[in-house]
Amino acid sequence: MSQDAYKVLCDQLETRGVRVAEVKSRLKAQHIETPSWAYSDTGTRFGIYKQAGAARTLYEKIEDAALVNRLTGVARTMAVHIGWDQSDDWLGVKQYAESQGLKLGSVNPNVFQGQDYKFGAFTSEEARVRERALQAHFECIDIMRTIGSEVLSVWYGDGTNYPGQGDFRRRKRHLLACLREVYSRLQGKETILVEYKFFEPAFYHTDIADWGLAYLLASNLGEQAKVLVDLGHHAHGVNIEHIVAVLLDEGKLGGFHFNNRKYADDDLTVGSINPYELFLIYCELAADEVASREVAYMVDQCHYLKPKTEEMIQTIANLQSAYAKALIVNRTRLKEAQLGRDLVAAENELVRAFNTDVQPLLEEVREEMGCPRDPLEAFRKGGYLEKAIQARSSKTAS
Ligand code: AFD
Ligand code: MN
Ligand code: MN
Repeated sequence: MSQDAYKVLCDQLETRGVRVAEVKSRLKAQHIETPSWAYSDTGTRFGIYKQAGAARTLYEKIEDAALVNRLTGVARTMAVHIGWDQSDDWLGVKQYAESQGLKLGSVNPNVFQGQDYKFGAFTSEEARVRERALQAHFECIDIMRTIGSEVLSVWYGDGTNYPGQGDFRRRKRHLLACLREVYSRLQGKETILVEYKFFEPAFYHTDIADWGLAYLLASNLGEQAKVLVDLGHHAHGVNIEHIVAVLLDEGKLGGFHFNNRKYADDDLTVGSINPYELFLIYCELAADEVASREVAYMVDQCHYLKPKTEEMIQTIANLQSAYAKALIVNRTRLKEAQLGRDLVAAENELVRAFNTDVQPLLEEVREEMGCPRDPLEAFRKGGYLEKAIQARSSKTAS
């Protein structure tokens, strides 16, 4: 049945002028990084919610991330978060990950938890606090070199809760001075991705609140500083695909933190609330293969209600589906319609791709990559969760 559906789809796409072989090769080259923090017990600011079988250690997080990679074929790296992930043997951690067929990816400093950071990290009026945050970044750069990572991914909760609490310009200068200090330590292709977020934990202003501020800071730093777009970090109604296009055009789109939100930074499964927005974002990326190859595609979600690994498999499948749909847009016809101001034809070129069932194509790609055609079914049939619950039921993690 699925082979027939695949043949029908290929014929349909060929008649639309889509080169199926090229689409498949780009889907096989897709690379999604999953975050260590999605595999362990997390929650919201109202509480941590435990799941049987959740990863308790960095090694167990690697096990789960490696399983997602084996089942999907594209989740080749795992991001680490320094503070939440600790080790006195990062080389050993790197080697263990590689023994599982996984590489460690971006390194995320945590300078938003801890009493010292109550009034900010790089924007703090206390030089001692700024210095502590700098040391945390330098430790992350050392870890990057030990694990072979070239991405320092930074997000700061810095901001204020009341008018008058802070001086915006003095804070900006502290922030830029510290970022310059970090940037000066980077070598070779090492890159710093500056992430923005319009509010939370600060509720009156956030020092890096939007893409413009992140772009300003990254531009002040230099070539190896770019902007990280976290989908859940925008005010309602913001056109994220437009931001993505502008940053891509400027060579400043460093990466994504994929998730979805109904209200704010909900860290829900990407594409679960607004799949069309995700498709439109991928349309900008699919339109420029060379530029979009340099971008870091990372998930940033906290899985605490759905089973964690199942949600990650769903997440990867949603990202593959959005990319596949974006790749089958006929851009020649789209441009003709745009130049001809044929709005309906231009829109329909996108809508037709979005409404195409690309699952038969994705199943074929997975099989050709040596992965299960349906990774979620394979996960469930493989009894992985039951085995994890069994193995991780002991009181102390090894
Ligand atoms: C929180 C922040 C931000 C950051 C992530 C990991 O909102 O998205 O990237 O934690 O540090 O979700
Ligand atoms: Mn994020
Ligand atoms: Mn977030």
